[in-house]
Amino acid sequence: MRQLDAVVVGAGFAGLYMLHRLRGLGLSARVFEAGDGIGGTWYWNRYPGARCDVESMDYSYSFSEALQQEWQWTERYAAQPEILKYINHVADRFDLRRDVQCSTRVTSAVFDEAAGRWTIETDRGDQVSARFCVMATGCLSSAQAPTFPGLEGFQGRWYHTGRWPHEGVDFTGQRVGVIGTGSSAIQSIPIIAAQAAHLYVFQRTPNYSIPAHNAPLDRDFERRVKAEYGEFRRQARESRVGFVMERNDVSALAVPREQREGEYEKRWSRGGLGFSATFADLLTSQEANDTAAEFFRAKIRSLVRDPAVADLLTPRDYPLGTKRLCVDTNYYATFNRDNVTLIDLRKTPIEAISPHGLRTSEREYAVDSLVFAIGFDAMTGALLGIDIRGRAGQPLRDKWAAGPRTYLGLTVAGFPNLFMITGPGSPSVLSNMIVSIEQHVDWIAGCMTYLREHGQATIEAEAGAEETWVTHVNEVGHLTLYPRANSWYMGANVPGKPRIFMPYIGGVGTYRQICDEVAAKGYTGFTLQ
Ligand code: N01
Repeated sequence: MRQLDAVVVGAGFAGLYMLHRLRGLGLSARVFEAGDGIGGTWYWNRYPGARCDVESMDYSYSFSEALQQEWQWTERYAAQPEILKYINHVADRFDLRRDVQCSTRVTSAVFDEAAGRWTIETDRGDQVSARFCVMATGCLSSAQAPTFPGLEGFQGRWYHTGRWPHEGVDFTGQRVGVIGTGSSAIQSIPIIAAQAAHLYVFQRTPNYSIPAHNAPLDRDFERRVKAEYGEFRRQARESRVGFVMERNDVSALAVPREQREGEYEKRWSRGGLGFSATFADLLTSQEANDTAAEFFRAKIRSLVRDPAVADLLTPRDYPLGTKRLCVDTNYYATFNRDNVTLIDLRKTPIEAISPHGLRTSEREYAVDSLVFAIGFDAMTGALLGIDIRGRAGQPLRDKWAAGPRTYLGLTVAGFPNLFMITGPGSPSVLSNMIVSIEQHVDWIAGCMTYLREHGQATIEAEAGAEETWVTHVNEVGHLTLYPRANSWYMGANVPGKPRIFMPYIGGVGTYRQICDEVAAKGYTGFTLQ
């Protein structure tokens, strides 16, 4: 069996940077990637309009000053093809490809207690032994398969936004149905509507979406950032969400109505995710949140001509921001088009896919193509898709049967030398992913160095430390309004999945301090052997 220092699962932003750091430590490593190419999220999600909702100058690696100086983004928010080009550029620039094996899905990772090593197997028949196993499998990589009855008999074409064909899809002249109204749908609907003969949007829950106001990247802004990129990155690392957004310490309820509306209006015109930081308590006080939600509702009414459609597009049963805020270009205005129809699945649920369309409890809609924008088995799906077994053969699937349990979102008790990058229990999806990825990879690399310098073979989270961390993650989560929504953060979008608020909401800066302190004190909460 091939012997390696480390196996990394996944060649997205996380896996590639991990490989770069492992090389720097002089460790032998192999990256296995299920896709036919590198890029992770940005390899798979090629649906029309796919674009990052964190600004380009923030959503990029910071580990190389030369890289961040030489790369030029074209837009305020980069589109999927540009981000994929960037990742490929990074892979070439740092000569990463020779240790990446694509088109290879890791099927199992089993800890051999006697040897103190992991045995990793793939669907291509690889079997390797590694001291460290690093899961860089992504938080939103396990696409939810559509399970609607009758789909197998559908005579048209169907697509999942998270598994989009590489050659693209031209919907010109077609009748198209989009199922779902999350971020992926909200980005693709305006573009599909402009192509299709008719677009039917099947909505279960309306979302809060804010305009992106995307534009070519302001070159003056770029120059200013690049002149002091180090400081810009430092602030991002210490921030709450991994990029600097204007914060306001004041409660929404502490200011007069006109002033409050003025603040919301200012944020709305600026666009993007900063809206939820308009006031200090939007995500902790229902009453404060109601004022922001009310502002949104008025916006939707002003943007959508038909009051009944506007009403249907208006979220009511969960606080703003507790499902991921969406960022759009022309989403609401798209519903003013004559060729777009919105269908309320709460009133008329989908009964089946028929050979030529989709049948709700009310009627049949004839379509040529169906687009499932139904999301992911988030945060745990990709990890539990692999048969991971720790000490005494314990399956991770068993250990996490009632929800994920981790120490720092990085490690699991009973699974020595196994690391997760942006795992559940870390800020991950509540942050700029690149900042969180770099922090985790650097921490893991630091940990491996420590083990080497101290002559230790393995590191393993202690059960007590894990328990304390899980409790802390839960407690902090429940100080906010997040648990009130049926969101994928809560596992609510996957039937049967335990309802746990999975990410850590204590803030990226605070979380980094906690991780650094654990390391500085000789890895408190871990057993080293
Ligand atoms: O998935 P989602 P997504 N029948 O889970 C509906 C990131 N992202 O791919 O809300 C009918 O958000 C479901 O309805 P409901 C971002 O973090 C970022 O859009 O469960 N409908 C919902 O409307 C984002 O949050 C970017 O009632 C069904 C939709 O499908 C995350 O990825 C862009 C259904 C799924 O929405 C996931 O986004 C894209 C069913 N059986 C994604 N099952 C940017 O950076 C599900 N739905 C901008």
